[in-house]
Amino acid sequence: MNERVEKALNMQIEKEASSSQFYLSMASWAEAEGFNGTAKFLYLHSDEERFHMLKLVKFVNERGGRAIIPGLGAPQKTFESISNVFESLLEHELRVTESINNLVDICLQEKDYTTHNFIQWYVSEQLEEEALARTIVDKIKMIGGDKAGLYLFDRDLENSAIVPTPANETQNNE
Ligand code: OFO
Repeated sequence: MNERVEKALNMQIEKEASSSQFYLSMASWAEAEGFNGTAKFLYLHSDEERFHMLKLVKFVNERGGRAIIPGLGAPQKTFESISNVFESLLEHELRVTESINNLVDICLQEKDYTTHNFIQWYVSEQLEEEALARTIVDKIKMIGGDKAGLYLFDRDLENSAIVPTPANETQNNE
């Protein structure tokens, strides 16, 4: 496997792993604060990121490269508010998108069209994740500081279809 592509893929593995940890930390905070719907959403999102990481690990190893499982720093433990959680999540996703785009660039520069093809799955996944995060941030902005509104938002998040794509469903689309 092309060395530069392998290095970039390993960096992406690290990003997906730390996204998973970051969302897990958000989920745990939300659960402890009594926002069970938000916690459920974030636990699922954390699983989803782990799946993104695993998909990369397998791809690198299957193509003759060597996937490196990274050590991770402790994620942020506390958050100011639910709004702060989802704004951080959106910011984080924007950084992930940047990194995926960078990966696409490297694949093209190195003429690695197989990896380029593989990475397209992440490109469309990022589109969905960014859109979802933006929808949620907009909803929270509309609610403002209204406690009843926040309660309903949390309940809706628990029951609604606004959940990350379950990993097994994504797996079937491979
Ligand atoms: Fe949400 O980031 Fe993975 O790809």
